[in-house]
Amino acid sequence: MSDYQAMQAKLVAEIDAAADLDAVEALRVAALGKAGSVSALLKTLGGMTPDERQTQGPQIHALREAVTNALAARKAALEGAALEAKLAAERLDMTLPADAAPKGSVHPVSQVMDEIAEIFADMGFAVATGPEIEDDWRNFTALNIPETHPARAMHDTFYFPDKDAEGRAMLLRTHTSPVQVRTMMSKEPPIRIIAPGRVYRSDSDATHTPMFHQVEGLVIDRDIHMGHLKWTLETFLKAFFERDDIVLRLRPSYFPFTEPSAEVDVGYRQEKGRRIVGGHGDDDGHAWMELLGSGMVNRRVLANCGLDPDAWQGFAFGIGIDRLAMLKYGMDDLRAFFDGDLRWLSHYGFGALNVPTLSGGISA
Ligand code: 2NL
Repeated sequence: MSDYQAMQAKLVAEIDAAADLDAVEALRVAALGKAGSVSALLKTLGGMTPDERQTQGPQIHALREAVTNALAARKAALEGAALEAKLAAERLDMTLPADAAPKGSVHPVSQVMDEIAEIFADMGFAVATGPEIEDDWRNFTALNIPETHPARAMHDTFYFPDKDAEGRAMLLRTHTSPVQVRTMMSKEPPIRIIAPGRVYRSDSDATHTPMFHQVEGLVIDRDIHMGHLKWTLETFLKAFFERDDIVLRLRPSYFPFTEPSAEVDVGYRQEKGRRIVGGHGDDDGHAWMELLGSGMVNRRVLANCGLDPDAWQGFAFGIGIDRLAMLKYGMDDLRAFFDGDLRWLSHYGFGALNVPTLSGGISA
């Protein structure tokens, strides 16, 4: 056996016997490190004659290769053994119950929107949606709201600094009416839609938030009248509040986009500091509460939206969703709706799987 072979056998035996990864590393440094024994041998090649190098070079390189392979093999074996030991020690019991995952809940506004959509779907209404960034023609002009109307003032409306491609002022919609305008301009009557969504007004106090939620309804056909309006609202409110004793009072009012216009009150009474909807507002212990605005779509609005006012007519209404949610579920502070406080949500939030249906119960 040559000296090189003897040295290789000794080094490989030491490596194979290394007890742990630290020992393998120490042997690597001792053999292949800067001052290692194998590195020293490689350096002797420089001082050899060509003949010596030709015979000894391959042996030295074979030695280095054998040592390198032995180091890699021992390292892999030790790492494999460590993993096996870890797997054996950390046995998983697949029969244990899983940790509870954090549970989300449906926001009351989303819940009430779903309830409203379900009730109106049963009466043949489709849900229509549109952009929250609108132009002043669709938000105001088409609705017969004059340039000088106070609602248009900077004070109430969030305007964008630039105008759109047609030169119209851009704004955050102040109601969902532009969705109905878009529908009238793009679809042939009969139309039966509700338009729920976020709306924006520059207003902020205990009972007003700059963003809030509204649902508007629109019905257009050949001979729609206010009787249809009252029946539709009564049927909706009975289903929404789940009571048959809902009594409505229509009061003459004014909106630029409806003629005639009516404000709709609902009878209620106070119970343990909470308003409970139901009963005739003039009955003992009862009163009237204004709930929504409505009316027959103004002929000018129909014409602005491309419909012949002598052929088509219809009713429209608008309700605040946040207030409906407060009334139904007994919440007293509007601002808490948009605070993002999860404690409020876990108190008032709704299960994601309790989807409102008429067949299964509309309420959460
Ligand atoms: C209110 C009043 C209302 C409408 C909204 C409407 C929409 C079109 C045409 C005609 Cl496109 N009317 N919407 C009508 C009457 C009242 O809302 O006080 N809401 C809380």
